[in-house]
Amino acid sequence: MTTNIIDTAQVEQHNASQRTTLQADYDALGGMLSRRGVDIEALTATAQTFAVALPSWGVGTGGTRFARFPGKGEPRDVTEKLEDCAVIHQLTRATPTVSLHFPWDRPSDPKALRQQADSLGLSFDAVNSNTFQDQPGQAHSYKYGSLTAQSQAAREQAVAHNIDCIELGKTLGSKGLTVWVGDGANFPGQHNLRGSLERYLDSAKGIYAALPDDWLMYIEHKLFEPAFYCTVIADWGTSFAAAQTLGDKAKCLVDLGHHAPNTNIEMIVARLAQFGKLGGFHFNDSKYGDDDLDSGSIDPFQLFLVFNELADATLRDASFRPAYMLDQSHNVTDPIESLMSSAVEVQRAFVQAALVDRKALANFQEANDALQSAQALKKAFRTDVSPILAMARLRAGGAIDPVAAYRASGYREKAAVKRPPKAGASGSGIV
Ligand SMILES: [Mn+2]
Repeated sequence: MTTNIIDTAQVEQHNASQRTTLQADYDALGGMLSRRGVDIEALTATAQTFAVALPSWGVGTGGTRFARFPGKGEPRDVTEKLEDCAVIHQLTRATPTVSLHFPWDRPSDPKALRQQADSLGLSFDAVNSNTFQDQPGQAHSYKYGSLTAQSQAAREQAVAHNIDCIELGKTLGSKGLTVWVGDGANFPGQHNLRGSLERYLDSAKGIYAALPDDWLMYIEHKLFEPAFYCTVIADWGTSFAAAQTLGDKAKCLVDLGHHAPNTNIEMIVARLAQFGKLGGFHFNDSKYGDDDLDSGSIDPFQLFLVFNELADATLRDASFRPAYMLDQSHNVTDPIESLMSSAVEVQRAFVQAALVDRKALANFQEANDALQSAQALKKAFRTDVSPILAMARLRAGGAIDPVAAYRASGYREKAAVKRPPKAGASGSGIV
């Protein structure tokens, strides 16, 4: 039986206060959709199939290269991170899984952690390795790289850490390993560009060989930072080549923030899906670079266009199931509120994409009617599906307005009392 962290009576009280308004909005939207030949109940059922994983590192304040301003009652260890994740899922009903990051989240007792997750109605998504910083007592530094380091000892240490993550993940019930390395160079000439990728592939093969048959290895690319001249896995092309070289269990992971400004990310999504290498996403938003802003906060149309490609891919192959994860850094908001809002924004794009009249779009494309093709997408994007999302939550036992219900619960104030800051608390990060 699932333990609810927020008192269910409080959630019911919140829902009771908004139920009449929601029903009226839902009925009005249902009438409008019906005149377009769309059944609102089918869309609500579609909304309920949506799930996105929470990043354990996202429930604490992230910080920037300049400073971190922690909030009150932040989780101090992985068990407290799970509690916060459970609150997010209880109210949104869209985030049933958590993605852990090692060694930040290394549990002293993995079996006990899995039991805690079970009791909270959560399970574990892909685990993430970390070879972009040194840990206390580490034998070989990653200052000059990890999987691609010149030092063979550093490379072997990085491979061993990834294999250790797989072992931990097996105990926790994970089915995937996400590998992101910050390896690269800050000066022209610092790296032999081809040699560093050769070392990456050699190391990655060592990790791949340790993957269980039913696991996937997600290769995450990133244009720049911390390496500012060249990054070894900088783009989807390199990621694709690496995934092809490694084998069927290696897939590409698209972090929306890891591209140059104005990059056509939805086209990258279409390309990777076409060739069977789209593994999953880290959702966030950005204005300038890898800003890790809340999903849909800057360019919701881009998020919609990504889901439009995913809807097309699913029509072509019903078994297509990329992994959805959030990856954001929260600096000026309560991380729980940001993650709840973001999960809803990604779910919104998912439902809007399901609204696209694909037959009409195909006909417009066939007729070279560029204007009406664009309008077919805009028509879906402009439809406010908020009542559908709220109804999906309500029917699943969540909150009509998750942020309002969360604030009314006083969870953060109680956490501030329960969780005074302590030295050496496990970190939050940006990846
Ligand atoms: Mn990421």
